[in-house]
Amino acid sequence: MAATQLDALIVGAGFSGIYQLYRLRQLGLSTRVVDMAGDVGGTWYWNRYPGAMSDTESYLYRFSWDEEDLLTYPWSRHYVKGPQVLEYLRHVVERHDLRKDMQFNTELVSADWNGQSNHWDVRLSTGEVLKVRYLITALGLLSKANYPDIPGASTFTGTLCHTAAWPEDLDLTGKRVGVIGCGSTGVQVITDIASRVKSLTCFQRSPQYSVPSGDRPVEPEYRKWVNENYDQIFDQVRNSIVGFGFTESTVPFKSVTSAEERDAIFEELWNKGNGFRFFFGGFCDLAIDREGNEAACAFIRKKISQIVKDPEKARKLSPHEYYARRPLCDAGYFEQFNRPNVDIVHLRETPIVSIRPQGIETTAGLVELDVIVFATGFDAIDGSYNRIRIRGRDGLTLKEKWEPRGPTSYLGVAVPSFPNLFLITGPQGPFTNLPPAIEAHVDLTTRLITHAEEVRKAQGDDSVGLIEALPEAEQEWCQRCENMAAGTLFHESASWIFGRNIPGKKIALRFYFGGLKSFYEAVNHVIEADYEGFRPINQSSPAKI
Ligand code: NA7
Repeated sequence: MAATQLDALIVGAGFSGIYQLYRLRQLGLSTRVVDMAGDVGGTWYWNRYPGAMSDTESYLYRFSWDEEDLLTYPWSRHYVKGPQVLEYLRHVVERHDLRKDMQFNTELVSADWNGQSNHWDVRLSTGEVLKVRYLITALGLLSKANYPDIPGASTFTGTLCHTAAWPEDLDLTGKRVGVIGCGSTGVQVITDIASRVKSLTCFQRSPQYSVPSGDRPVEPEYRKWVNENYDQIFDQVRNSIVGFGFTESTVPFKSVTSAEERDAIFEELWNKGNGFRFFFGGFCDLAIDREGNEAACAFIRKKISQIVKDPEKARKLSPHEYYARRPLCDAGYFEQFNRPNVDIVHLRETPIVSIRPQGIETTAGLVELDVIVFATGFDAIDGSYNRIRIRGRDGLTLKEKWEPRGPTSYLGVAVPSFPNLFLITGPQGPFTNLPPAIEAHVDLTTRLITHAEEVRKAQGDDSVGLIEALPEAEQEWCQRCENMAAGTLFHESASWIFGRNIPGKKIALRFYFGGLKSFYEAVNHVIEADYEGFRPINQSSPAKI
């Protein structure tokens, strides 16, 4: 079969792929998006579990670049639920007529850099072969589900599912349900289903610090305020650290010396809601100041003991590690444990022995179940890349390149020896609210491609105009990421942020913790300094090393 020639291929039809297609269309490039899913949505296509919700304020969990749409698109609550996010993304795709360049139920099988023609040779699961100049991965941070290896799982006679592959027709009403895992996802599922299932048993390995989300209906006055202030709102987001729409605190914990005053700050944050606001909105150093972090922990533990009436359940639900995972919030998680049909099993005290045909057996005995839900998270970031073969200029695949030291990049978007490959939210990109981080990456990628096209066209030579990060730039960026993360307690938590949630996975820094403002500054510097850190664009790519 003859290869189809395209300027660009984008892999993934979530927030990243949609916006990247929109931008490349503006450049007049022939571009196609492929996605293994049946429709647009990315992470929201797959994660259709009950209670799925973004925990960013609704007015910020969207694209900033279509002003008319920002002003007119309806949202009725402070947080958007999964189905509404999907609806929104479909709406954007229709509004900008993007669907005609999208192909679903199609996987990227392999991409090999062809140094003779300076193209990516791509194979799709449909059997089609493509030749593309630019390859853009918009795979999402969390797309490879983590299925824990629990003996006997295949013997279970009820329904067993993962939250990231939720069966559409699964009705939990009146069922005996067991949920394994209580990260962001587990907390949302548990809160949503507790009132309608016959029994709910939560199998928890690490208790979580979670604060109220503060979700409520949006008053017309509030919407009016947002609409009248969009310019300032997005300006603030791009000049913030985490991009959640609130101003991060500059107050060091120890500068507030009275315990009452500190608690009053925590109380106000608790009442306002949102996990990121709780973590970054009251004090500037909860991620590094152990005493401050412990004070926040003690405050949340006190809340748990006040909310959960049964002291034994409250004890099991109370975390004692540092508060240093992705900050969670919920719509009444701890309250659910006051229902007589909801129980908690602390797996550090009574571990799972096996899954049996009738349910889950721990060292405390068998819990009989109709449905087992794995809310066990993801093989994050590089996990998404490990299942496709992307082979660069020097013959190594991305997986092989990342194996020895963990996943690295320049600015989160480019990898040395992988010319004209762009990673949207690749490793060592900013750790923030995702839509603004995605926009930052797509804008950077578009800028780089624009530059490459200009040079190529000006010289009428396909062997130039290649964008490739230099190894020393990647090293410097890694070092910068390390410096930003140095001393943070996030290093010490066993979460997916460093890859500690997957047995055997390389433990490495997978994010840039410098925040959005600093990321934008770094990008602007690179562009102003004539694309510093990238191989000179009017030189052709070196041959295979
Ligand atoms: P997370 O945050 O990685 O949470 C996964 C949960 O599953 C967590 O509580 C894990 O416990 C638990 N887990 C994982 N493996 C096991 C085994 N084998 N046995 C028992 N419990 C297990 O994933 P989420 O989907 O909740 O959230 C991911 C991100 O999605 C979130 O941060 C948001 O950005 C959106 P552990 O804590 O490892 O002890």
